This record gives sequence, C-alpha cells and structure tokens, in this order.
Amino acid sequence: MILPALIEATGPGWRPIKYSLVPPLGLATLASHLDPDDEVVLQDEHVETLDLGDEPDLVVIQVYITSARRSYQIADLYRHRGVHVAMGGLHVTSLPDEAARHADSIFLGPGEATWPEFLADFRAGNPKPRYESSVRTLVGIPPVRRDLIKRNLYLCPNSIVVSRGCPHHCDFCYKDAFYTGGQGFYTQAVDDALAEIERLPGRHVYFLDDHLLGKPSFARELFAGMGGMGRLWQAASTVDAVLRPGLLEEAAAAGMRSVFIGFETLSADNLAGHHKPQNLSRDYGEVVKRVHDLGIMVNASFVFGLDHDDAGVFDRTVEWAVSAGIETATFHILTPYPGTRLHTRLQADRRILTDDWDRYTTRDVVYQPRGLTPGQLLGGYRGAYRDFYRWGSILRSAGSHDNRGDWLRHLAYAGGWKKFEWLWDRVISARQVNRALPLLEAVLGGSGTHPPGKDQDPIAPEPPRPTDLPIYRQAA
Ligand code: B12
Ligand code: SF4
Repeated sequence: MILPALIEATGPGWRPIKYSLVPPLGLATLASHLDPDDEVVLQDEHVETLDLGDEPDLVVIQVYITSARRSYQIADLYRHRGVHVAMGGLHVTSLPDEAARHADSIFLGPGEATWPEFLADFRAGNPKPRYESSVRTLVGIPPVRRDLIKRNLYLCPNSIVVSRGCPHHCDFCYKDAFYTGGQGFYTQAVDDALAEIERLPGRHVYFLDDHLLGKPSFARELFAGMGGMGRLWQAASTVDAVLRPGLLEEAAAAGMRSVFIGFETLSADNLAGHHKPQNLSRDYGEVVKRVHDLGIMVNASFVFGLDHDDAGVFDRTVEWAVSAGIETATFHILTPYPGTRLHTRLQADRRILTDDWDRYTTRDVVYQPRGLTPGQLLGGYRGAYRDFYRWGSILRSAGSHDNRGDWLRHLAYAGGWKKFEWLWDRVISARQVNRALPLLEAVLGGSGTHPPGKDQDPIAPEPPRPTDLPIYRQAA
C-alpha cells in the first residue's frame, strides 16, 4: 500500500515537518479489511524512500491531485511487472478515466464498502476494473491497522477520523464531488469512536474530520464520553458551529486545544458567491474571542483570489487575523479542483489557465482571477504568509491575550511552527520527530484559561517550548 509523495513535498518550498505530521490513515483503514494472514506493507513517500523492487500480488495506491503523476509512474512500473494495481482517492474520483489508464481497478469515493467487495472479487480471480461507492456507513468497520504505521516517523501518529464528509456545500471544496452517489456526511457509532480513541496510546489526538462538530448530537455524546480520558486534541470545525451555544464548551471540557476554522474571506460577496452561507453574517471577531475564552487556539484558513478580491485583500486579511490574536493561519490561492462546481464554472467561463495538476497545490495560480492579475495574486499570497509570521506580527497578535499563559502559548505555538525549521529538519532526518510530541503536548496543555472537565484533572500549565502543530491545511 503506497502513499506517493505530493509534488510540493519534494519541491524547493518543501517543509518536511508539514509532511511528517500524520500517517496515511486512509490506507491503514483499508488494510483493516485484509485477512490476518495477508502480508502487507504500508509505505509513505513523504517520510521514507519507497522500496519499489518487489513483486506483490497487489499494489494499492492513494492518489491526490499533486501526487497523480508520481502515482501513475509507480502504477505503470508495477503493471509492467504484471502486478495488479488498485487506485483510489480524491483525484481518482475526480478524474476516473485518466486514472483508469494506469490501474487495473479504480475506486470512486470512500472505500469502506467497495474495498471489501473488491478483495472478495480479487481472491476469486475476478476483480472488476471500476468500483463506485454508493453504500455509506461506518457501522461495523474493523479497527484501523495502526500496527502498520511507523509511529516514530510522525509528529502526530494518533490521527483519527470518526466521521466522513461534511454537511456543507462550498463550491471550491472536494466534498460534493467525492461523495457523489450516496450520503455526504455520516459518523461512526459513538461507542466505536470512543473505543478507537481508547486504543490510541499517549495523550494527544488529532481528529482529521472535515467538521468534527458537524452533527451536534454525535459531537455532544462523543465529548461526554471523552471526559475523564485526559486527552489533548485538535480538530476542524466551522464558524457557525463554533458559535453554537454549549457545544464548544463541551469540546473544551473534553480536551480540545486547537481548532481549524475555515473563515476563507472577510467579504460577504465572496461567501455568497462561493456558496458558503454558513459563514454569512457571522461576527468573526466573536468567533475568535469565544474560542480563546475557552482556552482553545485558532488555526484560521483563508482563500485568496475569490471573485470579489482586489489588491488590498492580502493586507486587510493579515491585519484582521493579527489584530484578532489568531495563533496560526493557513492561506491558500483559490484552486479549482476538477470535479468541483468551481471548476465547472471557471471552465465554462474559459478561466482555467492550465490542467498541469502539478501546479494545483493552492500555492500557484491556475485560473484567471477577476479583480487581480495572476502575478498580484501570487505575490500577495506569499506576502501574506511573510507578514503574518513576522516576529513583529506574532508578538502583536500574542499581545491580544490578557493572560500570560495564553500569551506564552501563542508565541511557542506560532513561533515553533514557522521559526524553527532547522530544528524540525534535524529531528526528521534523525527519524526522531515523534520525540517532539511531548513538547507539543506541553504547549497545547499550557493555557491559563481552560476550564477543566467534570472528571478531568486540571492540566497543569507548563512552560511552553518552541514547538507547535497547526492543523493539516497549513500551506507553506
Ligand atoms: C491528512 C491530510 C493531508 C495530508 C495527506 C497525507 C497523509 N498522511 O494522509 C497532507 C498534510 C500532506 C495534506 C496536504 C494537503 N491537503 Co489535505 N487533508 C488531509 C485530511 C485532513 C485527512 C485525510 C485522511 O486521512 N482522511 C481520512 C481517511 C480515512 O480518508 P481518505 O484518506 O480520504 O481515504 C479514504 C478514501 O479516499 C478512499 N481511498 C483512498 N485511497 C484509496 C485507494 C483505494 C485502492 C481504495 C479502494 C480507496 C481509497 O478510501 C479511504 C477510506 O474510506 C483531509 C480531510 C479529510 N477529512 O479527509 C484533507 C484534504 C484531503 N486536504 C485538502 C487540502 C486542500 C490539502 C492541501 C492542498 C493543503 C495545502 N494548501 O497545502 C495539501 C495538498 C493536497 C493535494 N495536493 O491534493 C483537502 C482536499 C484537497 C483536494 N485535492 O481536493 C481535504 C479534503 C481537506 C478539505 N476538506 O479541504 N493533507
Ligand atoms: S465547510 Fe469545509 S469541508 Fe465543509 S464543504 Fe465547506 S470547505 Fe468543504
């Protein structure tokens, strides 16, 4: 089972730490459907050199848009040797005909139902060329094969998803395309999710769900069950869910310490134009304040190049984020992934500039923006990162906390992520990145304002140190 490297993970702007955060959870999930006596190896090219010299019965490849070229190369190599190649993931689902030219079996959508069906067909000597997911359930899925994960190679080996998809429909998001043909948002049974969390060693948990608070009744039960586990965790959610009374308090009491939030843009016209009504008429300042008051840090996500953006958007956005006291920010250049409604619209308007998937990194301009030139967009995007992560900005932003513990934590978290690259590189090349996890836990636990959960020991504020972990969508 192979996760080929994204092109940006091998390019000049490569930040090794970004690709050493979490293991290939999708492949480890699929591996759980194998028989106990099947021999399986899981390789992640982001953290290890691939061994491609073998001749297994089956090769399984997960394909993202910017790993497509590499994935096809590996697939062709194995097919040349007569090995059956199965490919799936977001890019295969978006462009199945392209992928089918390099695979013996392709999979559209999530694999929980189609993968066991394929395995039975494969064992019977009758695998089909194409499997499309329509049955969507997480009930009764076997535990993730965490024994296949090389934990020392990841800062956060305890990644987990307890739901799939999202209840919303933003037009630039992969979600609707990936979940075509069935439900677009569903959860595990709460007991199964809690059992999976219990199986994770240590303290830190990294929820990779698109929207952990997307179904309030599920989230409430989950957080109630996590009370007393003493976990420190990070997750992603949305502006409207964070504002919902009660839910965030319960998340904080269960150990939430940082949350990724898709603010995307400060412009109401942009939100309406990209079908993001859940953010409309929400007070973003209130969102940040509410999260901070509960001792949780914010990783804010923004997209540049939306139709109502002009040359001033970069400074406006950074200024707002810094003055709001946001700890980490992720900036993206709008990218029309094939299969999304955004792609269909821009294609109809003849605004797509290239279909070189290597450039679909969200750090490059692949379409014709409206109120900006491509050069302005690229320069402004890079400038936003530079300006947000200047020491002056970090200090000013941290100064918005009225509590010394939160101030220190902010400095350690933001500074650790962006200012100690050489240190990260060193621990990664020594294959020891997981040793930094206690530091991350110390920083996450170091808030002065978090109210302890009912049955939970108060987390003693510890001096923060230079490490941090913003959620996965960190771009540069
Ligand atoms: C972890 C992660 C990453 C990791 C990926 C490496 C890793 N170790 O897994 C890193 C940090 C490298 C990363 C980078 C980026 N990411 Co990311 N990431 C995720 C995240 C949070 C979790 C993935 C995951 O583990 N999911 C859980 C598992 C169970 O699901 P899964 O991996 O999809 O696998 C299932 C199916 O895809 C399918 N499947 C997959 N492969 C195969 C193969 C076969 C044979 C079969 C049968 C089935 C199958 O079956 C699996 C089980 O159901 C997702 C959000 C999400 N919740 O999925 C975003 C997500 C994939 N990322 C996203 C983005 C935007 C990015 C970045 C562009 C961010 C940036 N600006 O840099 C980059 C580049 C991505 C790219 N070029 O496409 C977007 C989508 C991008 C897209 N292509 O449309 C997502 C969906 C988040 C979002 N909602 O916006 N990401
Ligand atoms: S809220 Fe986030 S995950 Fe959900 S559809 Fe919008 S961008 Fe996608």
